[in-house]
This record gives sequence, C-alpha cells and structure tokens, in this order.
Amino acid sequence: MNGAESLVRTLLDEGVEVCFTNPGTSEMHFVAALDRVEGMRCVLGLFEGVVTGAADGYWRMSHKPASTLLHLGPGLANGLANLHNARKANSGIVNVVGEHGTAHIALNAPLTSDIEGVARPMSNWVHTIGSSVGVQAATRAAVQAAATPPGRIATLVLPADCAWNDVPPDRQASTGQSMRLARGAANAAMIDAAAAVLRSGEPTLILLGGLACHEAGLALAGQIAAATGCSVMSEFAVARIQRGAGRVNAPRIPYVPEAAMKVLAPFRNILLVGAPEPVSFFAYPDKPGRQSPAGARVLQIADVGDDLNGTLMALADALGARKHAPKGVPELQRPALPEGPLTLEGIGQVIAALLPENGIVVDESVTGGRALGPVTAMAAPHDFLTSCGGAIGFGLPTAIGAAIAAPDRKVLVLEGDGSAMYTIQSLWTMAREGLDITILIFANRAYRILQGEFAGVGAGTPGPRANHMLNIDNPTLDFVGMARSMGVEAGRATDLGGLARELSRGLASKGPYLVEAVL
Ligand SMILES: Cc1ncc(C[n+]2csc(CCOP(=O)(O)OP(=O)(O)O)c2C)c(N)n1
Repeated sequence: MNGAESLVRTLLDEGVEVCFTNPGTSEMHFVAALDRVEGMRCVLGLFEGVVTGAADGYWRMSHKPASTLLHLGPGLANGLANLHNARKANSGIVNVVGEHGTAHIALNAPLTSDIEGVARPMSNWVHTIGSSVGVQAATRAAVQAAATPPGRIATLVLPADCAWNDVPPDRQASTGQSMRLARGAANAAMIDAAAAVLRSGEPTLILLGGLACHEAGLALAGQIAAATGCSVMSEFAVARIQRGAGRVNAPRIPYVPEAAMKVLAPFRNILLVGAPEPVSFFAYPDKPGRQSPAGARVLQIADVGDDLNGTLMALADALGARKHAPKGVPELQRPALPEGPLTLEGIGQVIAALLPENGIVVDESVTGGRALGPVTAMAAPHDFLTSCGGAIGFGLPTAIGAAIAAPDRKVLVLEGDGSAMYTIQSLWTMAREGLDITILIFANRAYRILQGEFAGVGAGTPGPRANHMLNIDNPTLDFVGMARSMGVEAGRATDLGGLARELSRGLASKGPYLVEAVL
C-alpha cells in the first residue's frame, strides 16, 4: 500500500464517501488509488470552483464532509471563492491538495507556490503531510477537523512522494476512527436571560441561524412565539432552511439595508440562536453597518456550533411553551399558473405553483428572486440553500453536491445569468453524472444588483463607461446553446405560460434541464 491508497482508505474509514476532483500530475497516485480502493464516488469538475462548491452543497444536505482533490496552489486558488462561501456556511470539507515531491520543491518549478499560504485564509485547519507513514494519522485529523461543529474547512497537503512511497506493512493497520467532537451544550444562564426577556412582554425577535433553521428548531421557535407573542425570523445568509407548507415560517432578514432596518425597527430585544448579529453586506456612506435598532438589546443565546435544538427546547421548557401549537405555520397554497409577460412576481408564482414536494431549492437568483419569499412560504415543503459568503458562482456547483447527497430529491437552481457564468461548466458535470437538477436562469442580461448598488453607495448615475461594466447584453449569452453543448437539455421562455411549460418539462425529467427565462 502506498501513501495515496492509505489516504483513500482512511477517508472511507472515516465516512468520507465522495471526492470532487480536478487533478493534475502531482495527484496521479491519488487518482490511481481510486481504481484500487472500492467505495469512493469520484466526481470530476472542470474548474476547481465547481469542485469546492459541490463539496459545500454535499455537506449542507448530508452533514458529512466530502473531500476535494485539487492541483497544487493554483488549483486550490481557483477553488477559493467557493471555499470562502462554504466556510461562511459552516460546511465541513476535507481538501486534499497535491504538492510537488518534497525534493522538487527547492527547485522552484513552474507550479511551485506557498500552498499553505494560499489555503490558510479560507481554511480552519491546514496540514502538510511529512511522509507516507504519516498519511493515516493526518487524514484522520483532517476529517475530525472538518466534522468539528459547526463544520469546518480542513486542507491537507499531500506531497507527491508521500503519495507514491510505500507504507511499510507493519504501519498499515488501522488506528481506529477519530473522535467526533460534540456541539457546545445549551447555556443555562443565557436561557434564563432569554426567558426573562421573553416574559417581559417587550417586542422581541428570535433570530435563527444554522441548524436552528431545520424543521425541529423552527417548530420549537414557533411554540415559543405562540406562548410569548415574540416574532421569529432567520438570518439572510442562511445555509439551509426548511420551509413551505406545514413548517413555521421564519422569513429571512432582507438584503437591502433599509428594508432590513425597517423589519428590525419594532424590536426592543433580539435573541440570536445560531445566527450572528444582523449587519449589512457592505459599508455605505452615512448608513450604519449594524441593522438592529439603536438601543435594542442583542443577546447571543447560542453560537452556530452549539446545540441549537437543545437550547430552543430548554427555552421552550422554561416558558412552558411545549404545550402550544407552533405559531406561523402556513397551509399549502399553490397559486394558479399566471399568464402574460415575465415579471418577477409572476415568476415567483410559477415557481410556487410547480415546486415539487420535498424539493431542494438552491438560490443564486440575486435580484431575480426577491419576490419569492412570501409566495414560496406557502408552497410545498422544501429545503432552501443560499450563498453565505456572497461570492457569486456558488449556485450551480452547490446544486451538484446537493443532488449527490440527496439523489431521490429534485434540485431546483434559481440562477442569475451573471452569476451562472462564473461556474457554467457545472452543467457538464450535471450531465455526466445524470443529476436530477432543473436550472432556471434569470436572463436579465445585466448585473442588475450592481445598477442599484451604484446609487446605493453614492456613486451617482452611471455614465456610458460605467454602464458598460454593469450590462452583459452584448454579445447576448445563449444559455440554451451552452447547456446543449454540455449535454444538458434546455429550453427558452419569454412569457409566463412558456415558463410554466419549460419548468414543468424540467421538473418532470429525471436528469438536468435548463430553462432560460428571458427578462
Ligand atoms: C466572486 C464575486 N465577484 C463579483 C461579485 C460582485 N457581484 C455581485 S452580484 C454581481 C452580478 C450578479 O449578476 P446576476 O447573477 O446576473 O444577478 P442580477 O444582479 O442581474 O440579479 C456581481 C458581479 C461577487 N459578489 N462575487
């Protein structure tokens, strides 16, 4: 057994069953090991942003780390934006990054770089393997780091000689799986403080994040709301929220700062359960960064890595809320399919009407999806995944990982045309792997959000050169053609009737299907 085989065997032994890859020469022994060792599903991405984004989506739906295989510093660097998103989503990922053989590094060959230096800003844990004998222990430590609550980015650098050198027979035995670290226990003092706030009768918001946005946490928050009259919302940048008919509706805080501040203005108290304090995405001249109203009390009841359901349960018990039916549970209401021109409201209705039961929605529609929240709150129950780090190019890769983690569920990606172009080669992986993903492209032919942000930051009105940086209409992007060229069936919609037909076709198929909605 060589070091590469030891790595693959140890990953499998630690429960890592999927590897998203984009290899090069220094990773060939790892690739060879995939042939020799049974059980690792390997998925090729044609750009490293696809690879890292897919690992993010896989964790969000399975709560198991996937591994990536990346080619030295530049391969890792190509994957960093989606590693950033994954880190902000608290996703656990084990990156395996190939490195030159140890003796070769001093020769400063073209691909030589400071891999640890590239890895560190987007990783919680970084380690370079020293020998083939050390592979097993290092791999176990990497998986343990990735699985540490709430989920972390672990980057393991594998020099080529550590991959190709043998592990002597007397060092091959399994050392046993690594320990999984537990979530932080509910904090009794914080629960007492939160209960006192909720009993005071002052306007209070429970703001949920992380795993508190799954069905059980939402239900507990809904019981507390029923008992105390408080409100329940979720963070804007939510990794995965379970929503739709039959589930407590915890609307996300809006993106636009003015809208967020308006929503938060009534509250004297904000209790954070797995969510950070709400702040604006960006700094704007003369606008505060914090969105909570001045003078409001903001209490962090539990951090995202803590036992959030345990915290909510203890809080509900302290308030005698467990006997109540949860407040704010919408009933199923499918809108009638609208006709007419493609408006964002109309598109929202079509999506809400057609959304399949238990679907997974990956949202990177940017401005296109702003009307979706209320209408899909009454749609069939679904999981909703959004970008937590704001680096665009997240949606299509994340859908790949989600589809692989949940193969019996339909994935619907809502994707801005500008964002789609960052990782468009994801379509090829979807076709190759036969993934059950429907993609709706909001083809507004512009960086629409930036047109609003231009005024928002006080830059005035864009002139011709500035406008040239904010439009993507010339030449026209042909998403149907791009999809077909990568083996994905596709169709175009220019009105709401056409959208309903195209979306229905995609949702009825078992493979990837792209719909370009021309706005
Ligand atoms: C990695 C990265 N590069 C650039 C940006 C800046 N940015 C934010 S939104 C956006 C354009 C999004 O366009 P599109 O997906 O078409 O959505 P729309 O704004 O039209 O709704 C850009 C370039 C970013 N957020 N992340």
